[in-house]
Amino acid sequence: MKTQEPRTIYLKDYQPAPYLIDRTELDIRLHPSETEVAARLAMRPNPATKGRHGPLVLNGEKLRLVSLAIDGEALPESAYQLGEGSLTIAHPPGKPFTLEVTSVCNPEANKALTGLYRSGTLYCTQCEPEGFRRITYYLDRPDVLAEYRVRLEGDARENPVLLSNGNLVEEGELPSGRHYAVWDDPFPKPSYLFALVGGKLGSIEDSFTTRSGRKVELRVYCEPGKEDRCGWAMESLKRAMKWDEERFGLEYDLDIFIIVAVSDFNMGAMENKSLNIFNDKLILASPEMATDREYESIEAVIGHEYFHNWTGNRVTCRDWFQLCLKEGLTVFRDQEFTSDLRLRGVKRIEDVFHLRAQQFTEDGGPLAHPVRPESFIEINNFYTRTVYDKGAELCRMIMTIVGEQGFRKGLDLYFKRHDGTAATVEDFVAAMADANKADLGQFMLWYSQGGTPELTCRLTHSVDKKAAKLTVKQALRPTPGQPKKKPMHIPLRLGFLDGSGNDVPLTLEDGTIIKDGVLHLRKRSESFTFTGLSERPTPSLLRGFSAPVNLTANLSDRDLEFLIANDSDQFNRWQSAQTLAMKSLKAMTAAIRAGQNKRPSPRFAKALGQVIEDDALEPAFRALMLSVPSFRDIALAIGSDIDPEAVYQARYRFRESLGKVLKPVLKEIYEGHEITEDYVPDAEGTGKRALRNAALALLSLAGGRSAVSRLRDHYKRATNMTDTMAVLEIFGEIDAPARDAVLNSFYRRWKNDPLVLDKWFSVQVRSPLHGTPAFVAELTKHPQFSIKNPNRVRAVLGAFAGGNHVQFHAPDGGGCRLIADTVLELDRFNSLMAARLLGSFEMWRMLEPGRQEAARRQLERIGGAKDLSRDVYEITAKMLKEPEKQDAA
Ligand code: B3K
Ligand code: ZN
Repeated sequence: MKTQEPRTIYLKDYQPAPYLIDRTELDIRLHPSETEVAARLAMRPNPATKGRHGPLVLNGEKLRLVSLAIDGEALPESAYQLGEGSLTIAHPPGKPFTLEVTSVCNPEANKALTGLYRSGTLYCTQCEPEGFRRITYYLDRPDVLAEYRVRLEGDARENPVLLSNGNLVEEGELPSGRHYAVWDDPFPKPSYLFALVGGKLGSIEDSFTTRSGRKVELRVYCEPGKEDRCGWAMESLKRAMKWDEERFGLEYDLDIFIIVAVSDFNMGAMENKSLNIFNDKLILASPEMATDREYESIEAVIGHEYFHNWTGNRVTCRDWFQLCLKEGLTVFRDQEFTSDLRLRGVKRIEDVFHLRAQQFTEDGGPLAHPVRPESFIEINNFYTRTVYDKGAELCRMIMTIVGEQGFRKGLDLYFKRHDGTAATVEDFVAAMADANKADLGQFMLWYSQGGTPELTCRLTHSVDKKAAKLTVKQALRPTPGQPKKKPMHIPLRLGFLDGSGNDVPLTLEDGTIIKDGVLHLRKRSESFTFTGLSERPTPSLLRGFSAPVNLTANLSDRDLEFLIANDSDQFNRWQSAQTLAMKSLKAMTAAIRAGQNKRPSPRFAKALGQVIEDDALEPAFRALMLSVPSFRDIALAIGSDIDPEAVYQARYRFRESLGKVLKPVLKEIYEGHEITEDYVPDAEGTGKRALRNAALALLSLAGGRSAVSRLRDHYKRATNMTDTMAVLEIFGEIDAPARDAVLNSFYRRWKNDPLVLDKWFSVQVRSPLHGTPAFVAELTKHPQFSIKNPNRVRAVLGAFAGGNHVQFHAPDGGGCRLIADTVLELDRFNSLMAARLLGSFEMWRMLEPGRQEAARRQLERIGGAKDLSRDVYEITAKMLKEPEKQDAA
């Protein structure tokens, strides 16, 4: 690679900050291109560094320094040095002092969307992880916590709303049509939690009374005119506040909580103290324009950001290596929130489905890293599925080990010990261990070893001894930088079913009864003998997906069918169907590549049929039973030499055949589940629509005379976006002329609504039939396409690269070239988005040689480009690095 290698930062090199900031006062004059920020910082040498303080090095990027003074005295130029990204003061006082620094930044020119930037005419900020240094010179690191007082000044007509963290303490008019507002945040916070917003905004208001009786004012701001789409967000916020009090005893701590929706945002949302800023995609919803899935995401993300107030804000991270401390824990909390509000079993299946498709792919590819990485070049590259979702799985495993009450005790102790400070993963795990007198020493390996463990279980039964022996082996393959791994502490939840499908007690040889159904695995290989079993039981292993591992077990097709029909664990009923389906899908993919045709076994469809016609089961669960392993799941299971077209064909034919075999029951479901009542995006309504639309999809794939007219009819009768999108998605997979008319009618209706237009873009580019590279390239010339708007880039290029493997990896290399072109273009102004898009190459080494070569050419082209950002440099280098040898255990 041509670019000079940027600096790598290591966890082992962590040093406390030589100086601390106790109080930060900012005076900010908003101006499109010349925003002036006067900072007054109460600083002192950090006692933790024991007298060896040395120079004061402040971070600062894309700033123009105007003035600099210490304790009221301007500093001569000889006393400081401006470097690339830093301002160094050689000899600051050895005692507390006040640093005053004034600088200017240019929000309008900021297309990276970190620091202070403009979304339309709105001023807004994104500081995590290192954006604050683009607003003022500062110790921009999470272990420097200060109280903030912020005075914002702007044009009264253009920026009637002026917001920052904390409570509003003063506001007033100024000469020449300007005005100001002063916000005070008494809770010490690191700079990444700072936020400001200025502009013309509409809003809705409400309030929440905490359990100790304090009334909190709640506001949701959005683009004027869209207030009627903010109701669900507000309701979700109130549900989140109540749930955190009830489940974790955590109360909100200020008098006001604000959410602002903006349309140019690099990610989903941000938990700034009391002033959450959201991508408007995760706020605005009405039945006509948002799907059930989006309603559920809004609820979950509002919860997630709100829950950060304790897990992230009150207790923050010592350094960015500890990111999972706040993200894994907060994802775990938001998953629990959804599970408590909706259907726990269904939520678990959905989360695992997502984890396996996304995180397992990451864990098995060139970007694999431990939940707590040990080094990075650009921290923005580590806001990953591993840190977030596997991080959440680690919290879930701790809860499995110490129990739900024990987990609560551990969290209480964690807050008691660390409130108002910056903590580490060790602090969190120690609180869990200490509160429960548990040994989590070996468990810590989950934080430092990357990769997905392989668990192999073998059950043998002896009629004579009336005993069953379970042998379990664990192995962890090498991942980048980690050739050898140690065995981990894996909680394996299991159950045994007798011949009638009932659970039988788990009694070990020594008489111990495993009441919670959890075995604690700690060795590479170990076995457990269970007694009192005159017949061979059917084992239900890894119930609830008690650990993020790949499981292989000596279960026959009959065992799996038995579990589908009888398991008391909802997750394993679903998993058994997935396992059986996967077996067929692998065989079908191999057959297609060999030029043969293989049909799935009708026994599977029969087993499934019995579940989906069981009206006693929740519709949402029945819908999930109809879901087939994802493209990524199948690719991962095959492992190498993948032809995406063959995988796609196998998946298509599998579903087509399911549709044909199950036609009568699917028709019955479709016809019997129409909802005539008003739209409600709750678990029940969502589940019913999901089941009906899943039936519709399989019936459409099965074809037949009425298939297309049924689809057209569904589209015409749809009264909500969930049903509308179901039709559009299905049209992406079948070759029907009616598709154009439906897409055009959708476009005409929604062309002026950016969030809905995004759906029109992405549904087309995800289509393996129609979303060819040439078509996608054409769409990027659409007058409503903009490379500067992250949502649009994700809807077109992100959806193509991440959701259309057939065309992204088209054999002629056109798909990879298009994405590489876009990565290079994006990297000139928004490196974060560029690196994210580049990540979609992560499966390239698993492909068949021709497609691998096409991907390699583009990765090497990116690697050879001049002036790459740190973000893109780091991802490209990892993608191209030769994988670790696969010889270790
Ligand atoms: N903490 C933010 C993510 C910031 C991402 C910076 N690239 C949102 C969240 O996870 O809650
Ligand atoms: Zn988060």
